[in-house]
Amino acid sequence: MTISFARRQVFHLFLIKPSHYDDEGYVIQWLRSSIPANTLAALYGLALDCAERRVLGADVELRITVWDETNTRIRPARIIRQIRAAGGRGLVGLVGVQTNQFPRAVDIARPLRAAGIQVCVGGFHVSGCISMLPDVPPELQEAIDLGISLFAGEVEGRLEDLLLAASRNMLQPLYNFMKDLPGLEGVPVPFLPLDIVRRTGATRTSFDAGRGCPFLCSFCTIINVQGRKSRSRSADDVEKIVRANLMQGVHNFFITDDNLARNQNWEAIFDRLIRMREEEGQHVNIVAQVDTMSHKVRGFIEKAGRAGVNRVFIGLENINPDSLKGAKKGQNQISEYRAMLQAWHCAGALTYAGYILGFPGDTPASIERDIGIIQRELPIDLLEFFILTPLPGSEDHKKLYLAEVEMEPDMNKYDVVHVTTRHPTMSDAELLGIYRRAWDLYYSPEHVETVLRRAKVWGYDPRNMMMKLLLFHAVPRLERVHPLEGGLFRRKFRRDRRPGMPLEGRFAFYGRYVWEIVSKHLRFAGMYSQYRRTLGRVLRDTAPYMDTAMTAVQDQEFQTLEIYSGTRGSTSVVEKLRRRSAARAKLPAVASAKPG
Ligand code: B12
Ligand code: SF4
Repeated sequence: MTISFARRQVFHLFLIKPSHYDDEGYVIQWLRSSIPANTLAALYGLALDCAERRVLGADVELRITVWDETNTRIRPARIIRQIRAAGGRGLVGLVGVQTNQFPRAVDIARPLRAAGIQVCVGGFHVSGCISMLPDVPPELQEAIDLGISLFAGEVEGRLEDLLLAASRNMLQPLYNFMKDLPGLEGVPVPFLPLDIVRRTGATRTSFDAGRGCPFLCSFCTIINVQGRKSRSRSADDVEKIVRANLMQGVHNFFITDDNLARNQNWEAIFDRLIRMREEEGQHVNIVAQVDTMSHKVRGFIEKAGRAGVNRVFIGLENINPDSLKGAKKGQNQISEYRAMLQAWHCAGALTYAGYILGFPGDTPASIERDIGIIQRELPIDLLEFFILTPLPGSEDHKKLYLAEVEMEPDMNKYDVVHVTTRHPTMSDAELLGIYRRAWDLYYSPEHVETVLRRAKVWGYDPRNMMMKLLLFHAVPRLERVHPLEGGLFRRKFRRDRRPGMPLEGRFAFYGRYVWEIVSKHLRFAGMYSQYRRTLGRVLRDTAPYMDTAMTAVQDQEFQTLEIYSGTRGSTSVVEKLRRRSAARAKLPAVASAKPG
C-alpha cells in the first residue's frame, strides 16, 4: 500500500471559468455570483469520469480543481507552484470562454505559459470564430503564438485524448471539431460539487438537457456553434443529474438549453421530472429558456409547469416586426406574445423577457415608446435589455468582418452592454444612453407597482417578486453590469487590473473601493425603501385588479392595442389578423348553411 502511494503520480487539471474586466480594468468578481456556469459543470462531469477511469494510467491520479472567476480569485502563481510540485504534470483548462472573456483568459494564461504550464482554451469565442471566419483572427493567433492550445467544438468523448496529449506535453495549437458535433445521450453528465454551487446566490445548479436550435436568427451564435439540429440528453441522464444534486441538497436548476421547447426529448424529460415530483414528492424547481412560440408546442407549457418550471426566460427580442424580420427572427410573431405570456402565467411561471436595443430602425424615442407599450400590453414580469452586438460566431459578425466594417477591437466589450459597431442613425453615446435609461424606464415606480399587482392576482408571492425586480434594476444601475453578470458584494483586487492599465497606489485604490462600497450600499438602501413602500401599498390594497396586459386575448384586439398600431412594420401583421378574423366570422354562417 505504502509503495503504491509512493509511486503514484499526480496530474493536476485546473478547470477555470474566466470572468472579464469592468470599464476600469478590474476583474468583475463577487462574493456570490449569480448562476453557476454549466460549461464548468459539463467539463467537471467529463473530467470526473476520466479520473474514475484512470485514463492517464493506473498509477496516475487526475486531481481536478474547479473555479469560477466570477466568485473566486484566480492566482496563477499558486497554480504554477502546485503543478511544479507535481513534477510539472498538469493542464489548465480555461473553460466556456466567451468573446468578452477572451482577453482575461489570455491574461490568466500569460504567466502560466511563461512558467511552461500547458493551457487550453475552449468555449464560444474560439468555436464561433473557427466556425464562421475564413481565417484565424488576430487575438486567436496571438494566443496560439503564446503557446496556448485552442479547442473549437465540444469536448464530449474527447477529453481523454486531450489529457493524454497533455500528459505527454504534446497539445496541438488548435483542435477543430466544429464539423463533428457529438451526441449527448449517455455521455458523463454535468455536475458541480456543493461547495462550488454555494458560491452563487441561490443554491441553484445548471445543466444542459440539449444543444442546438432550429431557427435562423442573424445575431445568434448558437446555431453556428452547436448546430441547428437538436441533440439532447436522455430522460435517464437528466434524472441522474437531478438525483445527484438532490443528494447534495440542491433542488433548484437552471436548464441552459437556449430553447427547451425545441429539445426533441422535452416530453420524456418532463414526464420523468413529473413522476419524481408527483409520485415521489421530490422538490424540484426549474428555470428554463424558451421561445415565443412555445405555447404552440402541444402540452409543453402544461407539462413544464408540472415538471417544476416556475421561471422562464423568453427571447422576445423586439416588438417591431421590421426588426424581427431584419434579424431573421420570423418565428417571433407579435400577435402571439400575449397568448404565450398568459399561458406561462397560467402554468404558474414567472416571465423574464430579453429585449434587444439597437436594431436599425430604433431611435431613443421609438425605444421609449416600445417600453411603454410593453408595460401596458404585455404581461412580462422582468424585462432585461441587451445592446444588439455582432458576437463572433453570428452571421451578423461574419458579414461585418468580411465587409471590413469597423467593429470594436477590444473583445472585452462584447458583453452586450457596450456599443461595438456603428448604428445607422444613433451615435454610440445615444445608443448607450438609451440602453442605460431603458432600465429606469421599465423599472419605474409605477410599473413596479403594476407588476406587483399582477403577481398578487396570479398567485406569485409579491415580496419575492419585489426582490427580483429590485435586483434586476439595481445591478445595471449601481454596478453598470448586466443582471446576469451581477452578484452579491463586489470584490476588487488592486493587483488584478488589466495589463496595460496602471497599478493604482494602495491609498487611492482602497480609498475609492471603500467609498464605492459605502455609496452603492446607500443608494441600494434608497432603492430598497422605495420598492418596500410600493410593496406595502400593493399588499394593503384589497380591491380586485385587472389591466390590459392581463385581459385574455380578444379576436379584435388588433384594432385597439398599440402593439399593432404603434410599432414599425406591423401593417402586414394587422392585415393577416384582419383576414383571420373575417374568416372566423364567416365560419358559423357556412356551418348553418349546411343542410340539416
Ligand atoms: C448558461 C449561459 C450563461 C450563464 C452561465 C454561463 C455558462 N457558460 O454556463 C450566465 C447566465 C451566467 C451567462 C451569462 C452571460 N452570457 Co451566456 N450563455 C449561456 C448559454 C445559454 C449556455 C452555456 C452552456 O452551458 N453551453 C453548453 C456548454 C457545454 O457549451 P460550451 O460553453 O460551448 O462548452 C463546450 C465547448 O465549447 C467545449 N469547451 C468549453 N470550454 C472548454 C475548455 C477546454 C479546455 C476544452 C478542451 C473544451 C472546452 O466543451 C464544452 C462541452 O462540450 C450560452 C448559449 C449556449 N448555447 O451555449 C450563452 C452564451 C455563452 N452567453 C453569451 C453571453 C454574451 C453572455 C453574457 C455576456 C450576456 C449578459 N450580459 O448577460 C453573460 C456573461 C457573463 C458570464 N460571466 O458568463 C453568449 C456568448 C457569445 C460569445 N461569442 O461570446 C452565448 C453563446 C449566448 C449568445 N447570446 O450568443 N450565460
Ligand atoms: S431562437 Fe434563440 S437560440 Fe434559436 S436561433 Fe434564435 S436566438 Fe438563436
